[in-house]
Amino acid sequence: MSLVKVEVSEKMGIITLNNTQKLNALSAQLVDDIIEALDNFQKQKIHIIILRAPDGSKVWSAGHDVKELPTKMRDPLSYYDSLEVLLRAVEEYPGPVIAMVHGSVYGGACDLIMTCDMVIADKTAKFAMTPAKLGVPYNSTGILHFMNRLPINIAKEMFFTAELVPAERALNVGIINHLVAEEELLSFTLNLAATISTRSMLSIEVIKEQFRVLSKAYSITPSAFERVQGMRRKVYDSHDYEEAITAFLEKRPANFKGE
Ligand code: YXS
Repeated sequence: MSLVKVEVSEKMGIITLNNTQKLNALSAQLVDDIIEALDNFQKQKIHIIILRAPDGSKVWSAGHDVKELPTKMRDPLSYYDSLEVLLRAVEEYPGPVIAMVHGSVYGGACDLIMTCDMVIADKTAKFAMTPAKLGVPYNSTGILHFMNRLPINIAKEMFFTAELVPAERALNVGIINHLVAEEELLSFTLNLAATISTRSMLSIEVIKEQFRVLSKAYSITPSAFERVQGMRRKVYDSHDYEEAITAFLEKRPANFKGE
């Protein structure tokens, strides 16, 4: 049973995250279903994708499934982690992937919408970047998604506070492209997609790929890479990371010691 609903409307593929009882937490299963939907749409030569949650969702997605995070001694966001595989699938999709957001978005799901090509939201949308709450060192490709879209001070505030950014401020700082009335969210998003669909998808595909390649065009020395990996390992091997995961599961605030 798929955890997503898929439909085609006017040559656009709509993927609805449909595991609401789990607040659309990005479990490996949900991620597999999203990727399968993307693969099927690509085979059908559907060029424009809308990624959404069901009408009226209080939570668009609660982020990475915490219950699937390694408890310690393993990188929680390694290259083949399901969240990372999903983010690359969205970036590499040969056409625009538009996030349509009603409700709150957390952690890895916030990275997901920052990886989508555009974000259309209504006033219920809120965005929180939560690694510092979960004791997670995050990873460089994820941080780059935020650096490419937001002023670095805004990106740092999101990562350091892990607080929800409400829709109005999300529009002002550039997390979302358009803030629209709840009742117009779907029609506005479909109209935007319809406008795009009248353009050359061949041109758009190669322009999107150039944005992807250029936005990642950073060189980093092997020693800098290894130093960062060593620092990240200290975090996911730490008491704080283990404490944060345990505290989440025990529904209590984490007691960080900085070690
Ligand atoms: O008690 P049960 O078993 O029913 O489960 C509860 C929650 O444990 C569960 N749940 C989750 N399970 C796995 N992964 C999650 N991310 C997650 N979030 C929630 O869903 C059941 C209902 O949750 P509850 O009772 O808290 O619902 P609520 O309506 O009171 O509150 C909704 C939220 C979303 C405000 C609250 O659940 C929440 O704050 N969730 C955590 C959001 C979050 O911090 N996500 C980041 C996950 S870690 C991640 O994405 C990256 C690794 S990172 O952190 O690095 O960005």
